Amino acid sequence: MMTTSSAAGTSVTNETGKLDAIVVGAGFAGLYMLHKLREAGFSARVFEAAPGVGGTWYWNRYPGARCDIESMQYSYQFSEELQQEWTWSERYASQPELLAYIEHVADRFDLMRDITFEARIVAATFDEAADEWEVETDNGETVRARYFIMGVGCLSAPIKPKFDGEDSFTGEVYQTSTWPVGGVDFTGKRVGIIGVGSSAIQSVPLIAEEAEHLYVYQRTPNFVVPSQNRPLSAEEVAAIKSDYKGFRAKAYAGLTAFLFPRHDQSLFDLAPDERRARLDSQWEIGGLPFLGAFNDILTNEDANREVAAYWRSRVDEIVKDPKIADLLTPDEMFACKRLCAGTGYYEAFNRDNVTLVDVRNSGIECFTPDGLRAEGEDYALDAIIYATGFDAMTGGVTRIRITGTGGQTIQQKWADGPQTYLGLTISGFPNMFNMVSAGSPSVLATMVTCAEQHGDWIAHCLEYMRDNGHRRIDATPEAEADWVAEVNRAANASLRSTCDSWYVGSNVEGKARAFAPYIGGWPPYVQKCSAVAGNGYEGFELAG
Ligand code: N01
Repeated sequence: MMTTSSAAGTSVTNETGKLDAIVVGAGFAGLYMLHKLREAGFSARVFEAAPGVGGTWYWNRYPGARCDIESMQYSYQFSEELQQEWTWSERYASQPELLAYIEHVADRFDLMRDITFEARIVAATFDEAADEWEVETDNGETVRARYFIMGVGCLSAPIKPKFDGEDSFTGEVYQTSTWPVGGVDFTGKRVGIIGVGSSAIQSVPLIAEEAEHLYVYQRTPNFVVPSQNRPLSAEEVAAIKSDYKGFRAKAYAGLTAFLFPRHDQSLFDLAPDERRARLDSQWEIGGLPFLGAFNDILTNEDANREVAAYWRSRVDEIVKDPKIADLLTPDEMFACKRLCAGTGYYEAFNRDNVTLVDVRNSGIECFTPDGLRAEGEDYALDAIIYATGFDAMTGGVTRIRITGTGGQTIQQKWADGPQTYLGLTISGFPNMFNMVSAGSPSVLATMVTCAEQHGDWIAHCLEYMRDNGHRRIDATPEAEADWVAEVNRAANASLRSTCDSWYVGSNVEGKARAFAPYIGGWPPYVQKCSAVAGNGYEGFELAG
């Protein structure tokens, strides 16, 4: 091993003086990848645009930001010691607690020394003669390595729509996904928030408590169920920790890689009053587990409609003004978009200082020096918040100028939607791996578990190549086409592919419509990945 110095820091490199792997992103995926690569004896450096670790949980510091997967499951499982020593305080962890956890992991496993912060990867080019990637940062640094591994996140490329006159606005402007460290005080201010996705849904109730007045600009309503977040009791934490491995194994065997009460029964198997009782009990459990009430909510339109009607009856119990309740009601399939988990969201619209502004017709027309104009009306504002979402699933990848063999760019390759083999690799981009992204269960499972499964698979693959003297691995076009067909088959079997959402990319102008994550289930996905590896990396061409 040699040690080289660069403007960015000091890296342990292999005997040729080069890094074995460049990893992009110091979120859950990138950090685990670094740990695994080191364990397997590879040299690696992580490049991270932020000044600290955490990825999503570094950037999304808006009020109320928290996870919608239970914290006891939204955490690493590779180290029993780590699982035992860390104690989560709430059922769903808040952003500060998640960030503290990730920082703890980085320290505990001594990861920081191989991370270069405030260095965004802007370009990566495969050198076909050397079988290496040359990667460029926005600081002008160029680094080479045999392997290029992306852990860039599925919801990491924020969208900021352009509005006429946006520079004329004299007040404060924020975006939920790049929230200032240290927070914002909205006391006594007139605040406008654009968008009503999960980010707005979590922040609206808290901003409403602080602001003089909050205007919520809604173009398309979302389904929100109560998260039923609460502190975790010492007893329930101890019960899980007494057999954390067994608990994780059960989760791993499930469709989404996380455990929740799920009834494998059609809505139509129950009499109407029993259906209501079942929905009531799942409503009390709250959040994403609400979808576990029946097994056909996302596959049978009639079942879906009945659940939507139930949801509306619960909203009517909360929202005092029926006209506002109407406005808050989506006209699409229930949970076609990602179901939102909220705390006090609908209650916020009963407050005198909160106004729901329907902008579905002429939209937000322009910003003005004093605020904005929407649907023909002027709103005086001290602050405007963009809660306008992400170029999800692919944006983190396609915002990098990536060039594979024959000069093909990732933008060309994915012009009609993401093409991958197992989500992990892209034919024509040898020695490049894409963690927890398009083509794998990613956002439909729990991201941390997916990061570990991908990290393990990639590390084993690199070991296999080292053991067999290979320098290059590339998915064959045939294997990739078969996998894309399987991703599409699974998507077409779900109602989730039928509406506009970031799952299909319809929130980004000009983006090809394609259901990006793999919705065929976690166990078949893991089995497929293991079978491919077990069969000597079937579907790949190995060379060198
Ligand atoms: O983004 P979104 P998000 N004028 O895309 C609106 C995860 N997440 O950041 O639907 C007016 O859902 C847009 O309107 P429309 C989670 O997976 C998780 O909130 O295009 N409005 C929409 O209302 C989530 O699904 C948590 O008509 C405009 C909103 O902006 C994903 O991240 C918390 C507009 C964007 O909603 C994304 O959530 C937060 C315009 N020009 C995020 N442009 C957890 O709970 C856009 N909009 C774990």
